[in-house]
Amino acid sequence: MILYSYFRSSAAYRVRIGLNLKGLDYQIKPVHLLKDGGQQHQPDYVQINPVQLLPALDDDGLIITQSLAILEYLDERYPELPFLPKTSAERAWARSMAQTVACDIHPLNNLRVLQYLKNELHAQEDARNQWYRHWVSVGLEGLEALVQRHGKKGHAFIFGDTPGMAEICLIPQMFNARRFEIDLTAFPRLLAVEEKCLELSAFQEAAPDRQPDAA
Ligand SMILES: N[C@@H](CCC(=O)N[C@@H](CS)C(=O)NCC(=O)O)C(=O)O
Repeated sequence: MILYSYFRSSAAYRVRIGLNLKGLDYQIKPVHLLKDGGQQHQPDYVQINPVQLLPALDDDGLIITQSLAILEYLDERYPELPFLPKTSAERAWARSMAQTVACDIHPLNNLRVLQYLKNELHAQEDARNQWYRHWVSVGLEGLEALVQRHGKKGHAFIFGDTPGMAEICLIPQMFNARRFEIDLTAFPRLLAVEEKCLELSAFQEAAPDRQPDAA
């Protein structure tokens, strides 16, 4: 399998964690989001993903885009160590947490949105950072409440003793929050889950600074 990735892309980071948790062999093809005007816009990559965003997975010629779709595909193809918990309610809650990150928090702070704020709306760096921190904090506040409400108490991970879809989305978002120096002290449950995840090699090896294209 080939994963089109950029070390700091949190959506690609999710898929790297997923591939590692499943113990799958894959090769990283770096796509630099800033160099050459953004290599995601170059014809070679547009052929892979016409939406011009990372990640994309090439599984023996089968191309899949969108991190959550890729993760669900991997989970269906390799059902051992499932990404979703056992009961329907828990599966729905896990998806809801993953989508809180992937659909509500992340899109507002994506590179192209930040670039639009800067280049088209002429928002200064302070204003852009304020925007970023605001939407991440609001999103994490909601996520902390969801985890408190639906997470299994007394377990290392949100739905028990193994991490899954919710953690796969949470950890890259926490990385992004730290990068933008967001105060995370109001999110004790998220911090506790993050600490447990980062003890696992699947998460460690997916980290931005461990990637072949890390700057
Ligand atoms: N919903 C998409 C989001 C993909 C996405 O926004 N990727 C970012 C990197 S994390 C990207 O490629 N940004 C390039 C750009 O904004 O031009 C997914 O989950 O895969």
